[in-house]
Amino acid sequence: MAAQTDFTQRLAALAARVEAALADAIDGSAGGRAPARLIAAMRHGALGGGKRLRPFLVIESAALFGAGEATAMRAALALECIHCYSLVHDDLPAMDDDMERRGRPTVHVAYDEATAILAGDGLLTLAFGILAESDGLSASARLALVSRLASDAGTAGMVGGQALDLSAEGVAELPEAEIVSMQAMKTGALIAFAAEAGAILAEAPAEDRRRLREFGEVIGLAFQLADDLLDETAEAAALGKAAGKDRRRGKKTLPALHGIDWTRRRLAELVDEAEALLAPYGAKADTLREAARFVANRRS
Ligand code: GRG
Repeated sequence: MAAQTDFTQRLAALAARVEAALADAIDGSAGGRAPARLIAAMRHGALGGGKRLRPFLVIESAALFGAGEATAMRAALALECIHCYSLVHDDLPAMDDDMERRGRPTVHVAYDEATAILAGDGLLTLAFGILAESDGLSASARLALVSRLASDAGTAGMVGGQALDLSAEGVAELPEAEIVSMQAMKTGALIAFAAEAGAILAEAPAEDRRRLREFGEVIGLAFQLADDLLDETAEAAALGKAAGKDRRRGKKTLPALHGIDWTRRRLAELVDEAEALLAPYGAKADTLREAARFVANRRS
């Protein structure tokens, strides 16, 4: 319990630093050439909330291989820009049509639909600029990060997963393997990138990079499962979180297929798997172990 409290405090402290650095990156992104309204919409989509879990994973995985926060921060920001863009676009009327995110009006509600599309595009593009201009990283590390992020955020990852999800609209029940694979792409790929990115930027050996990637994939599955569990339980309804909100879902989540008890057991197994992958790093990986538990037990 004490460890999780310590973890949430560290996560909150990092979130504040990410928030400040993201604000600087967005404000400096256009060199004064873009309309203030577009920059304001990008700020609305990226700032003022968010757990900043993905940046935390980048920074902690980099720390495992001896790279400090200053070295890892730009990769962390790039990833968060992609994550925030995906939320802005996911909330659009053509997708989930959500009015609220992080307790505030969504970007298309606060501004307008066209501005929200452009704000998402601005954040997406900014991410790759931030990576390309990551002082302190070797050219080969930058290139590896750009390449990996393009694949995890694009058609082989998040965008492809979102498209699979949309194409399953109207389908009452998906085979379990398809659910898992769609979710691994849609939400898992960015989380896998987060864990792997630290190893890439610290120029860790290929075996470590592979291991961190696998750790990220496992906690990516746990992240989505925990999200679906939140939607499934009454607690989620009390938080106004979904319970019927996602009209596309039907029997397209594992908790809907297998029930709540099965889901809790599966989450515990995934935490065990994630921890086993970190075994070679001993106590140095304790924060990443805490992160795995946090992801599986999260309430928001
Ligand atoms: C529109 C290209 C495109 C992709 C959208 C990730 C995604 C694909 C949609 C998000 C839908 C969603 C809410 C999925 C549940 C899992 C998830 C990504 C939750 C939000 O992530 P958190 O909890 O958010 O890390 P915060 O607010 O903490 O940043």
